[in-house]
Amino acid sequence: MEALLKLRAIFPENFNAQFYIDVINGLQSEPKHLDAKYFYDAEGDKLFQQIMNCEEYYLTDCEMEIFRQQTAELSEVIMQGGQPFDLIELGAGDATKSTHLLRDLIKQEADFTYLPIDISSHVISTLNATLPLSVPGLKIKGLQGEYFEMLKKAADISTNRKVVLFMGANIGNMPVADAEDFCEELRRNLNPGDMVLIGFDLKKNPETILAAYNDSEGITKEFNLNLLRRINRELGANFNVDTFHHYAMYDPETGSCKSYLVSLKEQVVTFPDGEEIHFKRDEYIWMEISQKYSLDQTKEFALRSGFKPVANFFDSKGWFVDAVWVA
Ligand code: AVJ
Repeated sequence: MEALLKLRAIFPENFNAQFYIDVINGLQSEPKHLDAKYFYDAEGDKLFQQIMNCEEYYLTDCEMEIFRQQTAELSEVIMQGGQPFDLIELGAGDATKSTHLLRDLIKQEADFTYLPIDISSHVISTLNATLPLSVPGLKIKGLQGEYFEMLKKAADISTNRKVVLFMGANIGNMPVADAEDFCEELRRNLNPGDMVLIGFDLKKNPETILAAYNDSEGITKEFNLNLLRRINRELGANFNVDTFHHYAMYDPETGSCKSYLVSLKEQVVTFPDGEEIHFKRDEYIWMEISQKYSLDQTKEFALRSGFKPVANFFDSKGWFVDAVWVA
């Protein structure tokens, strides 16, 4: 508490207390851990754009192909007999992929409102302003906030059938048990007949997966190091990023792809409130998980969380699936 007051005095403009608490707790854990959701500050957003454009990172291309080439089939599954519905997107970002679907739904004269949900108010205001121009005829109401809070809000706004999009393999950022809990909570927030579309990155050649998280240009490395830089920028720590090595690994048995930053020497990182974090030589910070699934596992997931799997959309390589489940 005292530390928070001190830090707030040092960083009056943009001090994010939750960020500080999560970082300190994570770095005091054994093993050390940082939450991947903090990758995405303005710098991190830019680096993630570069990752999506980089040769080895196949995920975005795969899902883009699905939304480009199977748009009509997606629309058909989603429309379900022509009743009005709400199309909710969790973590909408710039909505590039979903724009294909939105245009097609309007062409099919579907009666729907698009409700993108994002934690970033910048994302929501941009979508509210630009999407009606790039997708003429679109009814849009962006909701800024946490996923489940905003889902509840969406249920208050209208009783229409809900179709929830959770794309980009974002579910992969949760360990399997957490992802299962997430699906269960999603199910509890929906009514029978509501629908979800979830993007899963599938197990494939381990080299292909590892390369996507260990690209030759080192963008993923910078993406990871940027979180240490962000901690320096926003919390006044003194990480020397040159003394950390980026280590990515993929375990084909469990499907877990994990990223670590390994301290190359014994060192102490300090925060302006006097908090000290000790690193032994070769001690690591676990930065991120990007879980890969088998198709059977995604189906089990659906059933265990109370959904009925109704359709799977694959890219032409069969590397990625957008699974459609009904509550
Ligand atoms: C945005 C969570 C889907 O795990 O593939 C990309 C983030 N991390 N490269 C992923 C990420 C490193 C990405 N997700």
